[in-house]
Amino acid sequence: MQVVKYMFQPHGDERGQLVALEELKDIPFRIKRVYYMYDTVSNVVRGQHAHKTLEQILICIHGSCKIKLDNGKEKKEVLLERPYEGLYVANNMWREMYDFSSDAVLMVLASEIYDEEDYIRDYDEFIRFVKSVER
Ligand code: T46
Repeated sequence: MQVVKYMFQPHGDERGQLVALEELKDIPFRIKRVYYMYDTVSNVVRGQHAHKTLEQILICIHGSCKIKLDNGKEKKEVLLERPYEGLYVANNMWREMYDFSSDAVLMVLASEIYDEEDYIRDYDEFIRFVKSVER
């Protein structure tokens, strides 16, 4: 399984850094939604689900956290700790977010609006779903 990380271009000058993200240019899909999580309690694991169609880019714009990606066959762990790097999370991918630093702000750019019907929250169902779309 290939982990796809985007390195965004910071526009730095003597005042500091600025990162600009445009859909279909820096981000490989049209951005329909942005959300972010902060004040994450230590030792919690977020996520623990997959999406049938949703694609996302995860950016830890402050602090750090780890992401586990699982495509049903392979698992990979990714550390996000730079505000100019984005992790692409495809559909049909189980994801878990954990080891949040106390100052972590995890921002997510999403290809679709919020739809609870798109979630697969049961791991066995996820494995069945992945096998069914592979056929
Ligand atoms: C994902 C990972 C990376 C909304 O009302 N609108 C939204 O757009 C979202 C994302 C959430 N919510 C509500 C639904 C729940 O009552 O916010 C609450 C927390 O959501 P959830 O438990 O799904 O959060 P995470 O951190 O487990 O997962 C989220 C996204 O839901 C998910 O799509 O891929 O971040």
